[in-house]
Amino acid sequence: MPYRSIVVLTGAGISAESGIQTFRTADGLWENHRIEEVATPEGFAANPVLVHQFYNQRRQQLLSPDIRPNAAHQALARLEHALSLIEGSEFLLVTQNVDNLHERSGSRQLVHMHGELLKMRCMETNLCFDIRHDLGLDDCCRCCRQPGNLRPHIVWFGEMPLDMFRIEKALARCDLFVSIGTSGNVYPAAGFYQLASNAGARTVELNLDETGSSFDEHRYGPASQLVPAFVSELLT
Ligand code: BV8
Repeated sequence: MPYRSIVVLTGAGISAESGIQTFRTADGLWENHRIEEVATPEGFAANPVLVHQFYNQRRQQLLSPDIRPNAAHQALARLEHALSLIEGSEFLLVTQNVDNLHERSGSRQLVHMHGELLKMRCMETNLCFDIRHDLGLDDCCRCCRQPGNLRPHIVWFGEMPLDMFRIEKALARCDLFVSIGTSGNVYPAAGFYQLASNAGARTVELNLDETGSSFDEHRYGPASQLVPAFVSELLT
């Protein structure tokens, strides 16, 4: 293993072959709704019922039995485990995705920088709770026992992503940065590879389509093929 400190960033593309729509394809989620309507605090304030419906629909889809981790998720869990056996090595998986497919594959050193579909948050106390049912305006939080305080635990546009200190610390120390299945449209995630490169890391992009970003290496194809092959190369 030539690398001691690896940061991996994933986006919607890694979950595409598991059956979860990406955002910017012709039939992507955003196409059914304008970003401003469903993924901003303003959109939620203006029409909380629509926004709850948008996330309830995605949560129910995620919980259906035919949505499962694919070989790419599983390969990243293998990589994390292999690194954990090497003294002094570090691994962090940063995902922009709000699904739980990385956890279900066994990934543990994991940050959901844009939140999690299976969590809700009280807007009064900021406490988070697991959720597997539909969320609505009548639901009471367990902390305040009031209806109307709960929102999806999702980072909307204009809101600060989660765990940025931990992410930036890992980027400053890594010697390999791998971006998987992201179009590089959304900041600050889209700028992570430059932070890693400035810290001296090698940067690799594994994606279906070209994104126009300037990584040291680009490999194009489906994640379920690219990621297991890439991880096998690292581990041999
Ligand atoms: C922030 C949760 C600062 C929601 C998401 C101008 C105006 C206003 C704002 C901005 C602006 N310019 C920049 C900004 C900031 C803004 C931003 O970047 N906007 C963009 C649109 C320009 N960013 C923010 O607002 C962020 N916050 O900046 O805060 C701040 C500072 C101080 C104090 C307060 C605040 C917050 C952004 C978070 C938004 N929330 N998600 C939800 O999920 O419902 S982002 C959303 O996009 C998802 O998380 C998604 O993951 C993410 C990125 O998209 P991708 O994952 O890349 O998905 P996409 O479909 O685009 O691409 C898929 C890729 O996969 C493609 O390239 C495709 O080729 C590939 N692919 C497809 N199939 C496969 C595959 N690859 C491999 N195999 C396959 N099979």
